[in-house]
Amino acid sequence: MKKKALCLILIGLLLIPINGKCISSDPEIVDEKNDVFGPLAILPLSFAHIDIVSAWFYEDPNEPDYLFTAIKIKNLEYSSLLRAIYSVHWTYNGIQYVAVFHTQFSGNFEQQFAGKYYGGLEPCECSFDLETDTITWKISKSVIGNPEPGDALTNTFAWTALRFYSSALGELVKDYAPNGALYGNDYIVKY
Ligand SMILES: [Ca+2]
Ligand SMILES: [Ca+2]
Repeated sequence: MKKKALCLILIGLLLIPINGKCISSDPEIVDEKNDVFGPLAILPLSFAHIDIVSAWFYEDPNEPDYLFTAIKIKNLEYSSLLRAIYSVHWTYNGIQYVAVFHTQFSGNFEQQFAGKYYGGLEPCECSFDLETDTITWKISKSVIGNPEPGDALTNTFAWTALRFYSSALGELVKDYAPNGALYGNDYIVKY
């Protein structure tokens, strides 16, 4: 109930309650569907479980020490043999940060991290919601440079991929959002 009440309060910030989760109607990052690419993309498979639809940021006034970021996938499912990687990236104070989720073996392997892209990742809370096709990270602002109210998170983008357990062979199929190697909108920190 608490989460639902919070989302209702945040409607003014264009967040809509769906099953108690905050789904943004104005995401910073939007993408096309059916646009995954890479060596395996030639197969007659949709790879809908890594196909990015959108990604966004939000905060909770009751927990101002945390930043939330979420990524919506066309049809989120656990990956079986191949490792699935989901990530949202941004830059603050000239430093690139990331929230990342790895999963494999139908959910029997999971890792969730957030922090500096180049060294400085720390475990964080994360939800993998098959009902809303959304992954949400709850990130302590202390691991992402302690952004202050009014500060901008820039160069936002999302990236997903499937690969073998090792990264040696690179990504077999992936998605990037928004398309064209561009960035999404900035997010202005509120609390
Ligand atoms: Ca996509
Ligand atoms: Ca894309």
